[in-house]
Amino acid sequence: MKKYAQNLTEKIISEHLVRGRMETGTEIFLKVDSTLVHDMSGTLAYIGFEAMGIDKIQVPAAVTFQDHNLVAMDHRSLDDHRFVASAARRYGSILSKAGNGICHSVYYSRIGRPGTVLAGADSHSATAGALGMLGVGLGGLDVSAIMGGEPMELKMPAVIGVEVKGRLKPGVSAKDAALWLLKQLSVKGGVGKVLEYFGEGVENLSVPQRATIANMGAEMGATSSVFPADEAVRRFLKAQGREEDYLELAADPGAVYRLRLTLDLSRIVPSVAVPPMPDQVKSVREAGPVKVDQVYIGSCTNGSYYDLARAARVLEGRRVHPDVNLLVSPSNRQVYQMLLEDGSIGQFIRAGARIMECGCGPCIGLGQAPPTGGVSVRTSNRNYRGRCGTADASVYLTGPETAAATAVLGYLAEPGDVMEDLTELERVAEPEKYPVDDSLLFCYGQKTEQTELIKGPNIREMPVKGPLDANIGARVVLKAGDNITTDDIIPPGPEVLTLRPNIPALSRYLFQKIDPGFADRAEEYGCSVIVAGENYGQGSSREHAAIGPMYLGVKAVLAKSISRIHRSNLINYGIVPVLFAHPADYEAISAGDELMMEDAPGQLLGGDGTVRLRNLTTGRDIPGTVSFTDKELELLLAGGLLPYIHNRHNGGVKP
Ligand code: MIC
Ligand code: SF4
Repeated sequence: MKKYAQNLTEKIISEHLVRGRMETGTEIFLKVDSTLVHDMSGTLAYIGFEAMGIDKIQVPAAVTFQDHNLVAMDHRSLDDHRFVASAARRYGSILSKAGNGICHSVYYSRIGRPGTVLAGADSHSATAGALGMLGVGLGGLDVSAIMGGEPMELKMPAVIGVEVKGRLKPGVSAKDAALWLLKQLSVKGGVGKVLEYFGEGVENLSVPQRATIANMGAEMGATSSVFPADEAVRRFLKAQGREEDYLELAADPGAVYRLRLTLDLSRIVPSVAVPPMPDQVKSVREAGPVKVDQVYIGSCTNGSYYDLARAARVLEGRRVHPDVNLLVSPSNRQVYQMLLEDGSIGQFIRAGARIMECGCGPCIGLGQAPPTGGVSVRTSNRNYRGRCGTADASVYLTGPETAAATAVLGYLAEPGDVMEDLTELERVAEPEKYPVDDSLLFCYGQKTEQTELIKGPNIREMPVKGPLDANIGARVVLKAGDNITTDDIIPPGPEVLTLRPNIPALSRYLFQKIDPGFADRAEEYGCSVIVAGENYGQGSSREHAAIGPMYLGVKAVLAKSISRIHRSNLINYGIVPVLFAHPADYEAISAGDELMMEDAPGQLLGGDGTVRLRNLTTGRDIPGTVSFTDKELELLLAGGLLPYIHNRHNGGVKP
């Protein structure tokens, strides 16, 4: 029974708690209402699900999206689409067909409900928090286990209360507010935390604007982002023809937050994240008139009707600068339809923009890579080096109005630099009725069909690791710095991303952009360890960043800190994550050093949270810290989730 004033995150968690105590940092297990996988994360998630030998998905609403890799340069992309579609059909998932839109946008518009919990095999699953629900990004195998009926396992997050005040000024967007928060919190300030929004200013943000802010919690490393379910959510669900899904939800009066921040919307100005990190935020004025080659307006962050219609107003009666390519991509086909009906698409075309299909594409380097050394202004969420597909391009992140003004002038500019009267933008209102057409959402949820899984030649057997070695003797194959992203580990772009279901081929590309010799060296060493600084593995949820290194013999990652999703991916693939007890010891290790962790199982099971490694090359001891749940220890001892399941079912997976 509830004894104290709860914040909304605590309320949702307590409603879903199946095991554990709600004490910050301790392990909790939550009942999950829905899952999300897509054509890139879903391939491994369904291979994992198949390995579990379960006939039918056990969560009430599983959704499978074909949205990420729509380029189809050869058979492999559509082989993956066909595979996830066959799995959706066989195991009972809703399928959102290619063309329907980006998973997060379709999910909050058509599927999510206030008060529920989503486990998504995608780092931006917290976008659903715009509806007053808890969306958590996980690795694909964790989502397979949840589809199989397991609860979601999490460390109870600390809840940061973000008090929202005031109203955005004309020409300033929700993206600018998200960038302001990133500047305050940095790319690791949200780790272990949920960002919960409350206060009088929340009502001045529509659901799509809230989705933009919730989405970028991922860039702060946050476990999730949660808005209240209030009148704006009711209006949105009503406009989507599903008012019956509405449930009013807010924090109790007097609810306590671990930390509080004030976001005063009226003080936010047009802003930009300069390369190569989303937290390198400046005002557009401070950043100066950087000359631009390409502008991309779209993605799960800023592809809503509201975003694109406002960008179209900035372009009204104006033309895209001759040196700029302007790409516009609606986040889903409902948005596309509305832009057609209200004349915005005509405005884009008259201005000289190029309209693209509804999907992820350029955001992840799948098409529209900028030219060599080029500058791209994007409304997406990540500007990591190389993510756009061009290693030496510079990506600046802005809101849609700023991006449109930039496209007109050819250099980084504010909307006020091209429009005399910014209040004209206020003509774009949240629609009272969205055109609802779910004909590309196929509901295989209720009934499974005895169809075969259709695997193309690119979908290979999953490599499975053996049990944890008694002694881990391994050479340092890479000494990396801070904030290494999973885009650094698995480079984006069609060449590599289409290899994701083929681990032997994919592993050749690991760290290719930052250390082209990695794969050869890892093979030569046989057993190796990666040493890294802070926030290792931040960014996308792709578990290939763990399975690839596992395949090449990486046994442990020794870092100052490791991001939440990547840490659990490492464990799922039997790689031991260890943190430096003294961050200064990082300096005393060099690439190529030989490290030894004697009696690894004994040390991990020792239970005091410490482990000892020895640098055999320098003769120096390196104390490390570990903190594993009982389940995580079992996984590590078994060699990862698949061998663990195999051991449990004895025959589920063939190692
Ligand atoms: C991304 O934005 O990096 C992706 C592609 O959506 C990933 C998912 C994946 O790599 O499978 C994410 O954010 O988790
Ligand atoms: Fe797609 Fe980009 Fe959003 Fe990832 S961040 S889901 S690639 S649009």
